[in-house]
Amino acid sequence: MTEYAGELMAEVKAKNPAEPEFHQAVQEVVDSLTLVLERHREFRDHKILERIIEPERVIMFRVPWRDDVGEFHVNRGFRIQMNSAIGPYKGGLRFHPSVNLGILKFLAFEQVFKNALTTLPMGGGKGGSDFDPKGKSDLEVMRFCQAFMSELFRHIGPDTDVPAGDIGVGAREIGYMFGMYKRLRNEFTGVMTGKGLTWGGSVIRPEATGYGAVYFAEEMLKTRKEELRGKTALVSGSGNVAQYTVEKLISLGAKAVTLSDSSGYIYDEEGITREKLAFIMELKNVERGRISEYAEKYQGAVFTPIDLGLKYNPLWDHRAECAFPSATQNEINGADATNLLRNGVYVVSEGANMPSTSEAVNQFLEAGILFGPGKAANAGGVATSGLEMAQNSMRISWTREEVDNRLFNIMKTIHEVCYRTAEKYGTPGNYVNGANIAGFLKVANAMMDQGLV
Ligand code: NDP
Ligand code: 2IT
Repeated sequence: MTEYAGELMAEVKAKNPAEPEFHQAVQEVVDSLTLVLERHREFRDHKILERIIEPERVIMFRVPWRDDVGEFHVNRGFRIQMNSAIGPYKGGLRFHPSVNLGILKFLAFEQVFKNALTTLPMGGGKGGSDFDPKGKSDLEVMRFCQAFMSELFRHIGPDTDVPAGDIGVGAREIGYMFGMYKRLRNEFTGVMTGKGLTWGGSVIRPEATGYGAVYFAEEMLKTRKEELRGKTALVSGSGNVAQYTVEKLISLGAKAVTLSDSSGYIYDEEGITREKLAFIMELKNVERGRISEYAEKYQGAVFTPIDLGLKYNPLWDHRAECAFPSATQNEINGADATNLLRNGVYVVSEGANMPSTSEAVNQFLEAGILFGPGKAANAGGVATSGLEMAQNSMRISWTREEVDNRLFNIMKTIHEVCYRTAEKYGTPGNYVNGANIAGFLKVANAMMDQGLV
């Protein structure tokens, strides 16, 4: 079996060179599947894993646009249609200068398993561009989004592929892209999620990923008869996921003491209150400012600028019980994991996708802490996107209470399935194995049913 895994990984690396994040994501799943592939010979015979690793379709395109002073720019657009065994491709769009094929393939790969865990009928996909929205005017962002959609619209549709937001893509960008799609197709459909509330969006979708990551942490704690109330949490990022993680932590009686952006992080020992969070939301979502301004406004808080010379991130070097990495991939390395464990952190719920390196994950698993991997812990966002799709199909909208209850129950179910699956395959408490195995089995069985396609 290890020979099979070794050969498979060697082929993945040879066929997809210079895609380290993709290799990392695949390696983790392959490691989790050892026992499954031993027990189910048919998956190996039918090359199910080999098929899951190969995207069904990759679309790459040119995105030319013009800025406010009349200069021309060319960015690269992508959509990875990874797997449609259990539903239309579903997953976010990321606009960030670091975006490349390998990063989007890792995200699309993770999305396949995550979406399977949500219990809803969604396949996996991801897309985006190396466009940097930072420092651009609203009109520039609009022109870029329109140019991006003027190609993407050919490849998506409410029953084919339903994009949503991710890093750098929020309500503003979804609006501009949806508007362009509607114009090009002359169709008002639920082709994207994360829409505005007056034009097909679902309540709770903006909150869903952060809320879900906190619900997942609470479920993990329940297995030890504990709760979040009274605990201190380190949160990274200050965008969509981080903001609603902090909001839910506050409402459950926990204290968030950090937030960050790509310039550095703030530490507020007294905790981020509702009032301070409102300031952050205005700062980040409306003024599009920097997190350092928090420390200028609130005297008790300290801002530490990013120091690329450091081999660890000081954000993860504060006393706390919980950590919610909610910025980006590989933001917790081995040294950070050591610091977290030394500082008393024993609950890690990943709001971001693959925020922990494999060294960090191994340390968490060896220490036996409550570690919720992204594909389980942050599935609340895409799950609520699934609920938005359901409401669009029925042409109705549910209340906040209805959607939040469904989100909560989905997160509870995901937790339970991961927990039970880990136990069944001989690694109790290992949510990484639980999530990978449960997600894989659902997709693999659907692929077996549908034949060699
Ligand atoms: P946002 O764009 O709203 O916020 C991203 C935050 O992370 C910003 O504070 C940003 O800082 C910081 N950040 C991003 N990239 C980097 C980087 N390379 N280095 C340092 N800081 C960085 O994105 P989201 O909150 O939506 O997404 C955050 C994470 O959650 C991502 O991993 C995403 O894939 C994941 N996720 C998101 C879901 C959603 O529904 N939105 C669902 C599931 C997972 P700055 O502004 O300075 O760049
Ligand atoms: O990573 C993710 O799950 C997302 N960015 C959300 C995807 C979605 O379709 O809502």
